[in-house]
Amino acid sequence: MKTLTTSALTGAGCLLLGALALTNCQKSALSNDSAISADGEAAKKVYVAPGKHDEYYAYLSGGFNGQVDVYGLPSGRLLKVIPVFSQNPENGYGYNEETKPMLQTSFGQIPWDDLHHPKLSRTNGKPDGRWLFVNGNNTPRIARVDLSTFETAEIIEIPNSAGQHCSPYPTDNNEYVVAGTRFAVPIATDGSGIQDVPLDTYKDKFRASLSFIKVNKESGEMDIDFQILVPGFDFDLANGGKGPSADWMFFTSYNTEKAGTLKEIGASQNDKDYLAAINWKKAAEYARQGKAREIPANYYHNRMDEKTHTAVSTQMKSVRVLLPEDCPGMMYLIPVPKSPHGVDVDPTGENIVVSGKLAAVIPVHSYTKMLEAIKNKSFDKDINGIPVLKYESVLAGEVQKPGLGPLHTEFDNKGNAYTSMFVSSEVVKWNVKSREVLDRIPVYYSIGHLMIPGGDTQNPDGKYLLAMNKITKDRYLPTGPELAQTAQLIDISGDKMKMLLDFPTFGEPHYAQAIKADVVSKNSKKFYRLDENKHPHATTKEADARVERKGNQVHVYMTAIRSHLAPDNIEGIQVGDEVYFHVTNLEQDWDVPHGFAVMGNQNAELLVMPGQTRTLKWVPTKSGVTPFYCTDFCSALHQEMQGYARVSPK
Ligand code: CUK
Ligand code: CUA
Repeated sequence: MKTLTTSALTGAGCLLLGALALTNCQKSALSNDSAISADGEAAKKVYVAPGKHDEYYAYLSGGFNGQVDVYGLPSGRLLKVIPVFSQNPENGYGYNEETKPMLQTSFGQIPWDDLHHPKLSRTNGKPDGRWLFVNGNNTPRIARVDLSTFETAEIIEIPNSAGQHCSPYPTDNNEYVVAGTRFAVPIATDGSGIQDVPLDTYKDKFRASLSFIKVNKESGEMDIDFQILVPGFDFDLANGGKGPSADWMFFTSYNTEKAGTLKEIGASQNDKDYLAAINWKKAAEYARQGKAREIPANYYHNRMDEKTHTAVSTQMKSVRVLLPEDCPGMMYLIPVPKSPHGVDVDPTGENIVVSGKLAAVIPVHSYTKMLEAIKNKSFDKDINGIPVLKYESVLAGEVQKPGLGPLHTEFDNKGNAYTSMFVSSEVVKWNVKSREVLDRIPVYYSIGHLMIPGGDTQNPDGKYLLAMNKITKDRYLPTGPELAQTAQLIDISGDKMKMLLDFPTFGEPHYAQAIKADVVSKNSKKFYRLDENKHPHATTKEADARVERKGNQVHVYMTAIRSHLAPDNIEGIQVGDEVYFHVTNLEQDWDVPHGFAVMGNQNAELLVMPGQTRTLKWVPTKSGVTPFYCTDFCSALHQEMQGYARVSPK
């Protein structure tokens, strides 16, 4: 390891560890170059021959690109980019009339977000390959991606929230997807949203919200069941219990030393922060029993209608809230080293691992001991009515000298844990029972999350680990001031970890999920059925293609099939008209989309899937003859899929 500088390790992504200087440990951690098996053996392990399929789908969050990027593992080949919170000119998502409502929020249509955490839906604690839940960090939202189409099916805005980081964590049977706010904010109880109050009223007025979102078993549709409003906390990350602890959800919180003035925010003076343990079954019971107060709230629920393939945006008017002080036995606080980041529960559901970014040890808390401590009322004190358990009474033990800057932990199928070390740029393997460090491998550089397929569930695979690194530096050819973030695939099947592969990623992957390919591929849709197309502007026969004027609106009912568009010569449009091209793709075959673009159009293009209808709005600003054409090379006569629109002055 040669040229790594302090600046390489500071100011990365979501973590403000800039204050930490590079230490000597850094060097020793990185000197272990022998762990990289850049040899034929590694190449063989990641080589997927032409025409062969990968073993896993991996869904990497795109971070600040607002997308989910799908890769095959072990090859690291990019399979698809799924736009979720961000407009995508490539396929018109967020530009066409059908998908624009997906981006509706109480702030207006927001064309971007910061997407951190993908989580697969589960059945009995096992990823079932049906949906992928993701969070929008900036304008608080949770989305559901349908894995039969790899398209965003639903986005729900989260009211009473700011910095929706602590999400979306599903319970073992998708009873709930849980979403927590990062910033406590002054929440108005009259539906007016976040209040305008003096910033030094933090102590009295600011509350963080933890949202419990119900998921419909058949349709996957989401609905906020209730929120818990917690005073004086900032939540960071969460994870659900499993098996015996499946009724609990654990959240890390920080900045708990806030004494009421802003000056103290960000100062990590306390020796300890807290892990919040919430019994969600009990919370749901309290909500059912009428303990939840309904307060006005203004947020949007957007979902793709399955028949019309058009997003329907509904403004919601209220939300039910629970206050921990009204609900004894629902919430407890467990001390953890200061400034915690990730919390991860091992496959048995017994061990709760908390990573403190600034901590010298990794504490492992015991679920059994937690229950005992609660039963024996082994409380230290309470904070705003929430009991604080004694650190020692819940602690199973600590991993000593793990490395620097522990962030996230995942598990294999042999009782081992793997923790990412941001500051010392390494993955550290340790045994969950003995808490002994077994192995370490350097990663390049400054790892954030790591991911083992199933490594956050009851059934992890023990083959691969994916490291997602914040800083790339000298790993790839220089590409100007910015380099793509890097993912690194590590073989964890043996005693020693082995580096297999580097591959560049999009945006900034925070977390990822992976699943055996066949679980998803067997349900993958090949095309939409034309006879099921209930879009109000669908044209399912070419003979019905036409142009209709309604006032200053011009509706073009267009069909696309290899190799022509109908109608292809359109007259009668005037400058300033609102022209809607409703393009129906008549193909009934896999992988034959048609594109549609108009010169001078303000709204990107359309990419219309077989059997689907998509609408492009165009307001012509100039008179003249305007060509349009199919953008996707669809057949030998693709260049012939074109036409003209004549625009006359008003
Ligand atoms: S976070 Cu980015 S490395 Cu948003 Cu889960 Cu930890
Ligand atoms: Cu249709 Cu090219």
